[in-house]
Amino acid sequence: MGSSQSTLSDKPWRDVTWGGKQDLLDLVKGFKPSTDEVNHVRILLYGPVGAGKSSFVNSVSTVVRERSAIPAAVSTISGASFTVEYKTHKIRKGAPKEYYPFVFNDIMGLESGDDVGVRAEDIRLAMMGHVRDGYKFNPVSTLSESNTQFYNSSPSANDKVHLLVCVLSANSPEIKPSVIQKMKEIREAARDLGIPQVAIATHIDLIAKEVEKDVKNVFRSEYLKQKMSEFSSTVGIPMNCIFPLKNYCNGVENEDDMDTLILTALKHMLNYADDFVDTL
Ligand SMILES: Nc1nc2c(ncn2[C@@H]2O[C@H](COP(=O)(O)OP(=O)(O)OP(=O)(O)O)[C@@H](O)[C@H]2O)c(=O)[nH]1
Ligand SMILES: [Mg+2]
Repeated sequence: MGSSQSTLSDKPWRDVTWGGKQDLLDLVKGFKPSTDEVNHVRILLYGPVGAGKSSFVNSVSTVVRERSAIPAAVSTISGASFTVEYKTHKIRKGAPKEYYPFVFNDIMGLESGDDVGVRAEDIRLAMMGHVRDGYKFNPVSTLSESNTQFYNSSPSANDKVHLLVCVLSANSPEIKPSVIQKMKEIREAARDLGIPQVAIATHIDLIAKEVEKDVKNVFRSEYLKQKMSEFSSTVGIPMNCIFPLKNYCNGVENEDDMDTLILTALKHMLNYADDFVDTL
């Protein structure tokens, strides 16, 4: 956290209604896909190892259930990807077996080499709904149609991915070229399938002391603005579709301003996913 990273501008570079958490929460709680073709919208998260993909699923659960939850296992050490299995995360609504009509698919990290981490081709299969829950991605070979246990040859609209979310850490060094290449392949596959894409920038609390103390300073951080503009050109997602946030980790108590950022990202995700579902 260098001093250059702590420069705050007087005027925020994005408008946020701090204190608007309840409205956002009501919106999210009232969300329903606009077509009966699907029971839920499916949101797929991808990104480098340790970016905060699993933590984001947990954060959403924490915010909408208004208490901490640990549905997705999160890594405590960095290095190899912690999430290895493909899994659909549903979020309980209240009564047992009652779930929100949005689900998340958490996937292992992209890693840096050609032969480690999830393969771009497997992510393409996942977007098309061909990958069943429980599949352990194999960095050296793509899921084959002959794997009848995990290859879903006739995916329904519910199985397909309706929004692709790129998860990046605002506190990471430059993304490795091999990871950027994988991201490009994934992005192009999503584009060909017509699947909309957004990004989240996690770990904002680690970029500047002022943001760590008060996340309301996030849109005054020049460093973050710069970082997000780098992300935008690296992953080809416009700035206004990149949502910075701080994830819930280590049993942190619910905090309204953190919730506002998480819910803002979620609200846009649901809208984009629903737009796509509408075209199915
Ligand atoms: N300070 C801070 N830590 C975070 C944030 N998001 C995630 N973390 C931490 O970063 C580490 C990695 O998070 P994960 O959610 O496991 O990352 P992942 O993208 O699922 O990683 P893989 O499954 O290994 O690919 C964990 O120790 C989290 O607690 C954040 O916004 N701020
Ligand atoms: Mg994970």
